[in-house]
Amino acid sequence: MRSWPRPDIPALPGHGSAPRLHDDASGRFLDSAAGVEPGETATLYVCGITPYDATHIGHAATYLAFDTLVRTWLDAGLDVLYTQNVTDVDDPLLERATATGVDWRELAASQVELFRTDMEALRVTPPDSYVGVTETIDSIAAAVAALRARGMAYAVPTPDALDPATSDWYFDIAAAEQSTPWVLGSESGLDQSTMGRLFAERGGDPEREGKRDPLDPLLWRAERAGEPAWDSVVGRGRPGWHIECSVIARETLGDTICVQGGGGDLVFPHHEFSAAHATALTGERFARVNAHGGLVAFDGEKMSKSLGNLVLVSQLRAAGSEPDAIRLAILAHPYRDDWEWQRGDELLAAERLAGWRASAARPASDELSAGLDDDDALALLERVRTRLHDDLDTPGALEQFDAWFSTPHSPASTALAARILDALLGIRL
Ligand code: 5CA
Ligand code: ZN
Repeated sequence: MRSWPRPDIPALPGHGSAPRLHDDASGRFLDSAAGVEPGETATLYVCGITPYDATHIGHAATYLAFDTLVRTWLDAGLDVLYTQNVTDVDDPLLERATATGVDWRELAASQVELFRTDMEALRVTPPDSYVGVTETIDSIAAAVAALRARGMAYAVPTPDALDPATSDWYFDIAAAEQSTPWVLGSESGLDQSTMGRLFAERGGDPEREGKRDPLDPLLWRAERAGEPAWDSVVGRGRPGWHIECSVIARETLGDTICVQGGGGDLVFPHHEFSAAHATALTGERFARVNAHGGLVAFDGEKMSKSLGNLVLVSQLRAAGSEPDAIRLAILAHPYRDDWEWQRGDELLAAERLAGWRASAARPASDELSAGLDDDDALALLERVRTRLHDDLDTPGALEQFDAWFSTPHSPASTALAARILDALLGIRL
């Protein structure tokens, strides 16, 4: 589907280097673009929205974290190939559509449009491929059939399926562990009891009768009365959640990618199994780095559609907040931290930005006007690059601007500082 317009990203002198990122699979910091040289292509898959209640500050924080990664890759002279999905058919979306009496397709389309508008306003670099699950049904069904052919998918009796000849399909963890390099926990780095708890909390169905292992995830759901469904090689129905991202990523980016990303709520089961499904079909490791942002809370709980404790980017914008200030409020937090949005955060960020702007607009002395401190802005660039190289330390990078704008500079240096802020952090003076 259509994504959104690309923001202008000013060119900077020289090049930075691809940052090291925390990898949840190994618990170590890894080169985010290992083996990718300048002029070659780094690949990124970030899990997109399930389109309702978009775009809240938690969503925005996740996409801004990976936007920062894209910007640092571009600054390192790399080409970037980036894919994001839209989970435009799934249980929570269908439930919301039913509860509000709206057609699920209309709900999805209107929320994707709102999301695009917010992303454009925040000047987030768009994915090269923006792909809805409903656009990928045939390939997903083919992947389920391929898993079945390899003995890693099995049917579970589904008495409530509309067509008695069809059934739900599940991924066989034990079979995959025997015949592929993947084992349960190797992507998330979590222990068995944590995985068991999270599976039940995050959309899994450990109690489903007929499964070989309570944690085996759903690959394909047979059609039920009143639910959307498509004819396919594995019967009429619709895709499970993890296989969708696995297939969309491989179709657009290849079998092994540099970084798989999303919010911290996706570490398990979603990214564990989307990687497992990919490895089961290719025999290769799916992503070299598994990177996740922290979760944003509001009023004491994770900001989530199910709880309804949401602060929407569009609400803040409608109330007069500038997108640059919203960006600054979010990027002031380390991307891996869990943090809580406080009412008025956008106003504090707007004050900070206003301080920088006032400093940039102040007339420089004659000596400075002659351009004698240009080296200073190059040193600022070096410091900002160093901070971002260190696991995307955006708060550390922003502090460099606090210090820099606290003293006067020549117009040329100020112009370069503004370009650095714009190119690497997406904030305009
Ligand atoms: N469609 C799936 C991924 S395939 C999904 O999780 N959709 S979502 O709309 O719930 O979330 C979209 C993205 O925002 C995901 O990467 C998710 O991890 C992230 N996210 C959701 N809630 C928060 C939050 N409170 N804080 C930070 N990130 C969040
Ligand atoms: Zn996903």
